[in-house]
Amino acid sequence: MRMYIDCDGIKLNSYLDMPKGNPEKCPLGIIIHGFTGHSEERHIVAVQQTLNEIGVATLRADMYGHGKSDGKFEDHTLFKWLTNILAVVDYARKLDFVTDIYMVGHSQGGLSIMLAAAMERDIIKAIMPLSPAAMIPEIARKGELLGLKFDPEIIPDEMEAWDGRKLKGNYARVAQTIRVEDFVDKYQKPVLIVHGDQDEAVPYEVSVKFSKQYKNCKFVTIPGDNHCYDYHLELVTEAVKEFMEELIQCHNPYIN
Ligand code: FER
Repeated sequence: MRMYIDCDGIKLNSYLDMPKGNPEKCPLGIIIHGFTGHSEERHIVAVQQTLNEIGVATLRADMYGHGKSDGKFEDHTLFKWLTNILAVVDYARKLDFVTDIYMVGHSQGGLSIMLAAAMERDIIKAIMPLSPAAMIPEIARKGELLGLKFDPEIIPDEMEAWDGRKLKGNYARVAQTIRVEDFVDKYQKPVLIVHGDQDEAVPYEVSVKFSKQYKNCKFVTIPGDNHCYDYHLELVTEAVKEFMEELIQCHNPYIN
């Protein structure tokens, strides 16, 4: 089902998909796309379908300035995405069928759920950052965003993303303030990080590092794969399935 979730007057285009058999109650996985991405990308839909197959409902939401949501791409920042995710979680908590809430995010969406889950550590049962772009704050502080170099103390008013779209300097100003490590320390529930070792957009080593810092993290390498899993998407969905099935069984001893 497609609908809008309101975030302070900004409409977030979202898709709620129920698992087969329409159970009366079930867990829900929130799924967040990456920078320049949207909820209908192949790898996002694959995760949605996998969760639905194992009895988990999904809520995919296009973030500010992305997909069919309100806001201009050039005006988006990590703070806006975090506010969006908080609104999506509030929405999910009001759905009567929802038992436990989980989060999946790809790339910048992966970073965003790492940050949001730390803020909502009492609510979010586990997270799955996929190729998370967790180095963004650090490279913003170094003045290296989008492969462009700038003086981190004199932030350009505008940068160009790889697809030619403009991005305003506020993106960098916001990103520079975020200490990812503090959020990683705060979230002590189960984490699954998945990353292709030939990722051209987000270095694989970033996930190696953060998977060691998380208190309770499983790390799955996808050998030979790139940022959007063009070669082994089935290994990504298999990792998600295995991780989630174990968690669901822990919470519900009566499931087959
Ligand atoms: C960057 C590298 C990666 C960057 C963003 C990303 C804004 C995000 C990638 C994604 O979400 O797919 O330098 O700067």
